[in-house]
Amino acid sequence: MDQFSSLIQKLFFLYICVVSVDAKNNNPFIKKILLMSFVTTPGLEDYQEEANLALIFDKYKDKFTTFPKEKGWMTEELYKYQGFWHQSKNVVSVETVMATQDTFQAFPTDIYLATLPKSGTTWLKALVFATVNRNMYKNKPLSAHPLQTSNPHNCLPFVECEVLKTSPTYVDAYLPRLFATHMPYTSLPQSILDSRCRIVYMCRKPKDVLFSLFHFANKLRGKSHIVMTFEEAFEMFTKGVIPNGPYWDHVKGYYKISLEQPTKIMFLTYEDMKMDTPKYLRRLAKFLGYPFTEEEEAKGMVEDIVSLRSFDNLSEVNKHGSLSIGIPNYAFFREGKVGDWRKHLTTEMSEMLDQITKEKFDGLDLVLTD
Ligand code: PAP
Repeated sequence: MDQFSSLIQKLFFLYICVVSVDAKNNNPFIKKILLMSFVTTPGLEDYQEEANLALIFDKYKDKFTTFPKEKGWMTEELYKYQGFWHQSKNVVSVETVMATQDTFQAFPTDIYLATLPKSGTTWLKALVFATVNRNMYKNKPLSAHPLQTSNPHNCLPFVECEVLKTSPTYVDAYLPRLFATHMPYTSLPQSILDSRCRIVYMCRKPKDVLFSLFHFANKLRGKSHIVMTFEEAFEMFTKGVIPNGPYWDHVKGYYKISLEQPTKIMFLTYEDMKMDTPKYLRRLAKFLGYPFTEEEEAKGMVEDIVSLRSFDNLSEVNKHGSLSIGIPNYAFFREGKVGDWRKHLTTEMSEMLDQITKEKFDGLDLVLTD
C-alpha cells in the first residue's frame, strides 16, 4: 500500500475511533490509546482491535476500582478479582477477563493452553501449533511455515484477546481453534468449563517462574527506567502478588481438575518437557487427538518438530521485531533452562520458597521444590 493510502486508512480509523469514544463519554485515556495506535500500529485488524480494546476498558472501568490493589510488575497496578491478581489496561487484563467471561463462546473442538506467565507459554504454543497443523504444511517449504517468521504468540492467540475481534474466530469442523490463556481455572468462562474441549496446562517450578518474570518485567520496565530489585520481586512473589497469581493457587486449580477429569485437562511440567521433549510431545499429541502415525514416526516427524521449535531455533527466528502490543519478540526467549534461579536466589530465599510450596501443596502428589 502506498504512503498516501496508508495515511488515509489511518485517518479513517482514527475518525471512527474518536467517534466511538465520544459516544462513550469522551474518555481521555481511551483517546490516548487510540492516538498511540495511530502512531505505532500497522494493519487494519490492529486498528479495529485497539478500538475494541478501548471500548472494553471503558465498559469495565468502574467494575474493579474497589477491588484490592497492589503495585504491578509490568503494568502500574494489579487488581484482585475472584481470588487472583490481574493486570489492568492491558490486552490480558482484568477488563478482558471480565469481557471474556461475559461473552466468550467455547466449542467442543477447541483446544486451550493454560499457563501462568513465564511457565513455558511461548514454547507450548509453538509445539501445539506445529503438531496440530502439521499436515497443512508438510508438503510446503519450511520457509512457508508461520513459525519460521512469526512469534508463536501471533500464531496462537490468547482467549482473552478474542473479545477484541470484530468477528469471532471461525469454527472449522476439521481443525480445532487453538487458544492460550493465563486465566485461573475457576475464572474460565462457563462455556469452556461446560464444553467437551481439551485443556493443556503447563506448570513450571516457582523459582524459575519468579526469576524469569523478574527479568521480563525489568525488560519492559527498562523503557521507563523504573526497574525493580530482586528483593522486591521476591517479596511480591511470596505474597502471591504476580500477574494471574498466586502461583500456588493457579497451579493447584488446574492440577486438581486434571486428576478428576484426565480426558479434559492434561497437566504437564516445563521441567519434564525439557528433560524429554519427544516423549511428552507424543503424549501431548495423543491427548489432543493428533497422535503421530507409524509413518510419521518413521520419517522422524516428532524429532523434526522438537528441533524446529527448540529454544535455539525459536529465539533465532524471533531475534528482531515485536508483537503489535509493542513487546519485542526476543523478550520471550531468555535462557530457556531449568534451574537458572540458582544464580540469584540466596539459600535463605530458596528455602523459604520451598517451605511455602510444600505447605501450599500439602496432600497433593505434586513436587515443585528443588
Ligand atoms: P509468557 O507467559 O509471557 O508468554 P513464557 O513463554 O511462558 O512467557 O515464558 C518465557 C520463558 O520460556 C523464558 O524462560 P527464562 O526466562 O527462564 O529463560 C523463555 O526463555 C522460555 N522459553 C521460550 N521458548 C522456549 C523454548 N523453545 N524452550 C524452552 N524454553 C523456552
